[in-house]
Amino acid sequence: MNRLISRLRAVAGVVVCATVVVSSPVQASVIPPNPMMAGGQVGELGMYHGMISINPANEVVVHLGPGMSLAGNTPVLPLKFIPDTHPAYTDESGSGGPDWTALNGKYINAQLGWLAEGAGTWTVPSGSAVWIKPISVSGPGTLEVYEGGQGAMSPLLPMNAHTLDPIFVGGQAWKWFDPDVVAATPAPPFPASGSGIMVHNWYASDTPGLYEVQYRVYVGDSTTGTADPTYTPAEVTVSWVPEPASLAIVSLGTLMLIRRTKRIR
Ligand SMILES: [Cu+2]
Repeated sequence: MNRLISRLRAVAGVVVCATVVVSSPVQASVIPPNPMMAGGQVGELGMYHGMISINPANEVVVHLGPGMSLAGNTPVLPLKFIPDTHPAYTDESGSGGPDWTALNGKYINAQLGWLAEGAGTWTVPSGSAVWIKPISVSGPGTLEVYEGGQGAMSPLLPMNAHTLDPIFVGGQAWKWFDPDVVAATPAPPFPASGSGIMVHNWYASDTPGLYEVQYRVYVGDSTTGTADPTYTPAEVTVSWVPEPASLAIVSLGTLMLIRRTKRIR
């Protein structure tokens, strides 16, 4: 676990919550904005964290809220989509970064990050892993989730681990922490899946509105994801809404629809 601790410390100390601007000498990168740390910098699109730990009674505990020091229960506010009018992001895979183009033309959000609370004070046995699984999803359209990475978006930073692989497809669980992955990864870049680093996945949708996802965070087999009944899982609900500007457009559209209906009558 020491490796995980130093890793998390390194992450916290370096860039976790700073905006990183890197200009490539080859081509102009257009990458999504880094979600800011709530409270210190920009409030609107601050990071939210699902802080995961396992207590001595083998219960998974998740504290959900803004920032990283979550003393007690923090009110959970909806996370806000960046409107679909955002710039077209570029494919950075040629320079070792992610292909951001999956997010283009969609409402997107990456405020939610999963990370360890009290790293080093708990672990799971080799062969086990901490998994996150959506157990219910509601909303006006399809909510896509792509595997993200740490706060830094730059392909030039070794901590970057965004893969943009589709995850949670068909309700599948996604592996967040696997002690064997940690042991096998002595240096950055760390894989987003299994390394227990802070991972901000990307939520994307064509249709604005209120989305709610109920997640179960549980301990299970590190390969199959089959739940280990000796651990009690935790469940948390997270919601996403359009940011105010796009919400206004939605309301206007609804209003026009009602007026038209009245005129027909
Ligand atoms: Cu974060």
